[in-house]
Amino acid sequence: MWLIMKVFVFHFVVLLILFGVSPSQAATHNYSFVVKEASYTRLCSTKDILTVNGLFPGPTLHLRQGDTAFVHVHNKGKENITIHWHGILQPRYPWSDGPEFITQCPIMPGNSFIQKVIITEEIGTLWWHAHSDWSRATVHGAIIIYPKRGDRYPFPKPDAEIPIILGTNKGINSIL
Ligand SMILES: *[C@@H]1O[C@H](CO)[C@@H](O)[C@H](O)[C@H]1NC(C)=O
Ligand SMILES: *[C@@H]1O[C@H](CO)[C@@H](O)[C@H](O)[C@H]1NC(C)=O
Ligand SMILES: [Cu+2]
Repeated sequence: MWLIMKVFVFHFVVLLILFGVSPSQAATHNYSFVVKEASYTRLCSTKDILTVNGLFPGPTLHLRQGDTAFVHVHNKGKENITIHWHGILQPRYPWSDGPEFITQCPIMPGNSFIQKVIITEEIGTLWWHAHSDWSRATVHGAIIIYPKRGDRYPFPKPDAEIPIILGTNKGINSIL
């Protein structure tokens, strides 16, 4: 009994040291991206556009420096797709960076793929977008990377932050 107690206490202390004391631990985040058509109205005109989770722009990733995100992409659209993490270095792990036929095969309609996104030194607001042809016009969203927990912003901490995503002509044309 005492032995079990001792082992238990020892484990507890080890856990405390591993997870409690280290100030800037990296976190893992899981996101689900369901690529599918959804109807969208802009300037009185309604169209079916390709979206992630029915949203346009798509969902925002909120991460910290050092974190890893697993984005589970489910392609419920009609065409092949991959998602590219624009501006993320993906050191020694290009295998889910997005460019189709370069570092990964496209995700076919009806298939799923887990894209691993590794945040190392990036900080600030970047974006993700589909990397296949026209699909990037509507399949995109923001990646917001905060400093490590306990670190300061490299500028005065903002009172509020509002992501603004600007589309291109191509994007606007394909919506209208
Ligand atoms: C997140 O996704 C990874 C990769 O598929 C998996 O190993 C892990 O169990 C998932 N975590 C949660 C909490 O779902
Ligand atoms: C779609 O993806 C599959 C496998 O990833 C590939 O074999 C096929 O050539 C792709 N189709 C097009 C039109 O790119
Ligand atoms: Cu890009």
